[in-house]
Amino acid sequence: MARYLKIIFISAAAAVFLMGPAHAGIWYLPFPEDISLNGWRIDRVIKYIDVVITIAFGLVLAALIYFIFRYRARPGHRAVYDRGDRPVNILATVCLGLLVFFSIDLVIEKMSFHDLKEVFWNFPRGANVLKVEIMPQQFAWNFRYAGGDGEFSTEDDIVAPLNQMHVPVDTPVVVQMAPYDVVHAFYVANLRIKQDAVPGTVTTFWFQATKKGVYEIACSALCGIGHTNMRGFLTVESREDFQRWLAGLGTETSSEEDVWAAEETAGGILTKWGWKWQAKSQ
Ligand SMILES: [Cu+2]
Repeated sequence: MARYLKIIFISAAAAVFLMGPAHAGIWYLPFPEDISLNGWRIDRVIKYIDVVITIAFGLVLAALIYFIFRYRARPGHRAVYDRGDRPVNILATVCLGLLVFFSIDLVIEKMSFHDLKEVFWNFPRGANVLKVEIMPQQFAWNFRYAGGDGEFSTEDDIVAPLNQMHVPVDTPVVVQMAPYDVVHAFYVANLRIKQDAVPGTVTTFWFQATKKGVYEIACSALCGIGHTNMRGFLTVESREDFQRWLAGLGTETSSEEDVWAAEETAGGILTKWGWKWQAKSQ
């Protein structure tokens, strides 16, 4: 009996030792700083998955190591052929499958669907909301603000310098995004936002930044040879600073290296690309 206890103890210790590196999310690598109102919801799902999978993986590992010791080749020990199809085996398999389904899949689904319906698909409304249109292209980010009339695709739209997005802090920002060419994805790790931009589709999402600073915007869909250069910057600033920045835009003149030579541009940036704001998030 004492020998079995020893084997069980060694198995458990080995499993714990091996589990650490396999789940770096919990033990070693901190998440990027969360500067958004609802980022914790994303983190909660990721952490739940990490914990449950670490436990499940540890149990499987411990069982594996235990059986390797328990049934190892040794004098006087004969191997037995077992098809593993007795009712008890089938029952154990089904029970394990259900355990995984109920403890992982169902819980994640419940958390995610609640967050989607109550928060991420529940677009904020009102005068306080800032609307932005984003048009990713190979290989840059175009940002567009509505201007004085609050309407997009009109003469007074404000087009930001390439790859520069500014938003006021503690303000809901609703974004509509459609790509110029191929599939891209707007990814700001600090906001916990990763949203595909699909040709022919205007995608709507929203966020609220809670901390001032400059954060990186990356493209997280492999979109061509310059994908890794597709880097933008999100500046979160006070409402006054934001208004000042916005007021100072739209005065640039066309540059020599105009990438949009055939199109209407200001400072090398395509200007005639906006669309009427789509109704679903007005
Ligand atoms: Cu891209």
